Amino acid sequence: MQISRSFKRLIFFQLSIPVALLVIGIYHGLMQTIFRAGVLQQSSFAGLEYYQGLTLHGVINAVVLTTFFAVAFGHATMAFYFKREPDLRWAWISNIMMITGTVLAAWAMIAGKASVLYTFYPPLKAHPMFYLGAALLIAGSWIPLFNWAKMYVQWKKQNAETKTPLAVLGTLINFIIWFVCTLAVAYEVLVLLLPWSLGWTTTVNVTLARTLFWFFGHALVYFWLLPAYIMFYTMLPKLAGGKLFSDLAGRISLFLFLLFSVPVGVHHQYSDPGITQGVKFFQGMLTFGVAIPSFITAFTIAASLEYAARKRGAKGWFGWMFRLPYLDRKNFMFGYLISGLILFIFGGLTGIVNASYQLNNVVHNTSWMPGHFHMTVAGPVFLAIIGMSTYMYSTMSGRKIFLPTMNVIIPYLWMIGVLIFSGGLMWGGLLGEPRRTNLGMTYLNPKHELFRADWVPTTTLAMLGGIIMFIAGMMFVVVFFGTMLSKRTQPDSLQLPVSEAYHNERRIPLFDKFKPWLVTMAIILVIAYVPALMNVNSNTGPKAPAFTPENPVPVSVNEKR
Ligand code: HAS
Repeated sequence: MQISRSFKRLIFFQLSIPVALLVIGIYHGLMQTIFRAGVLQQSSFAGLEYYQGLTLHGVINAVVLTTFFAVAFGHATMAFYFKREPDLRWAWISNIMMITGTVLAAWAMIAGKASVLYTFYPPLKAHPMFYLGAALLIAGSWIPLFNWAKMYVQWKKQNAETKTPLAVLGTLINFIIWFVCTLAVAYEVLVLLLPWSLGWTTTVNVTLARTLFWFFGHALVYFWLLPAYIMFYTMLPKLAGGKLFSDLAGRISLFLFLLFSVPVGVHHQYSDPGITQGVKFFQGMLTFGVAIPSFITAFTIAASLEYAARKRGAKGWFGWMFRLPYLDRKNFMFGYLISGLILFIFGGLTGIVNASYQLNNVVHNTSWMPGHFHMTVAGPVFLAIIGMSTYMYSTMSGRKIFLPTMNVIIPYLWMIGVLIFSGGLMWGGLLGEPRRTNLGMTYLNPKHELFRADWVPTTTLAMLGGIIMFIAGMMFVVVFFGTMLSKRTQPDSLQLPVSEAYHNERRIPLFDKFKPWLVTMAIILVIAYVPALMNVNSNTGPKAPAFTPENPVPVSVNEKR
């Protein structure tokens, strides 16, 4: 499909700005592993503090990259399936808000005034520009939903009896989840944190802020995941040379995400004393519910891949796994998506461990946790984002892929790096190794009285994995920017791979409309969160003064000294 120059430029901005920032994000990931393995036994390196680096790492990789990509991919999906561009005026306004927000937050982090990590839990306090930047980034990313909803309503009027394309359904569901969950974090930022950071209030309600954050925080992970799921369902079967085993399974799975993505945030707060066991139990059960769409996906995609491989002559029960186009340079997206799926088998299983209340007590706040989430957000999510960024850039600009052999190796190298890295972290977590801790200062310094010899192999393994991930990440940056500078060899166009369905399943109206699902979503949210907020209201305790990561004494006391 041919698209206008303005639309193309918009997408290129949204793909390339976060990829440029990724260099900083990935560098700080590597530095984390070096600090933690005790190779560096200091609180900063090259003028950047440990927690400053960890904040830059989390915010750039997990918030900026993912949000920009979700918007760019959503625009491309809507335009491709509806054969028309979204309203470009609003698309540019949204883009400018997102870029301005990113610049403000980046300034605060780089200036060392916002070392509060990507969760910005109070009582750690950041500069007002950080909160303002976060609010602008989020508000800018709301606009596309309304833009696309208008396109959908117009399309539906003319095609009432046609099934909504799965990718369109997924994009709309993802941004509805995003809109609903970010309302809570917008309240947290604008009502609790920004006035506190500006000095208009002196203390902050930590329990309320954490609960509002996690109302947003777990749905956030599915906002990261769903663009990858859209690619698994609507592209991967085609890339494998087969068909999608069931389009209906995809629809059911997406609507289940709409129901269960938000009302599960309290599973991040199993150890928070302000919330009662009843609420924790209920949201724990819903967390097992949110794993169901992923199990449906696992079996549907495995069946689709098996079908493709059998068409290529695969035999036996497991022979299909060895008959897939793993190293096809022209079909490189297959490698990015399959590597992500393989990582997600382990990422998903560790998620189920986290969700279990008793097991969570063993792993909470240990290095097990980053082990889990690097096999999810740095697994299927990151690989789908970087692979698709190169794919979209190359096809929409007509430029050929720079170093295509290197490009096809990147996802496998990254996958091996993540497996080693997360393996080290999870092993360490089971031995009690804490997350978010500069271990080189104490536990991994042989001269320190707290030295833990049993954490040497675990952190060394994580560092080895981190080095491999860093190399793969930099290779991607070279391929992406190399492609930007390479020769134009074909006409540019917006094209996405489209999988055909294996069965011609008839349209079931329930799985092609939003109203009943939105109503059910609202009911579950009320049941899950009204008691949680009532708990928070009655068990808040005294409000907290502000802290910085460097000092265990409140900022106000420091200032008086
Ligand atoms: Fe999680 C903490 C539970 C999924 C990200 N999670 C986190 C944090 C992050 C994160 C960032 O219940 C840390 C937050 C922080 O900073 O404190 N998580 C789950 C559960 C799932 C889950 C039950 N998480 C994700 C995804 C993420 C993500 C997805 C990012 C994108 N997580 C938790 C809990 C905590 C938590 C607790 C809090 C812990 C604490 O104490 O702090 C489920 O959605 C997982 C379901 C997934 C599956 C896997 C399906 C497998 C598939 C692959 C099939 C493969 C094929 C290929 C077909 C059931 C689809 C075959 C081909 C071959 C060739 C073999």
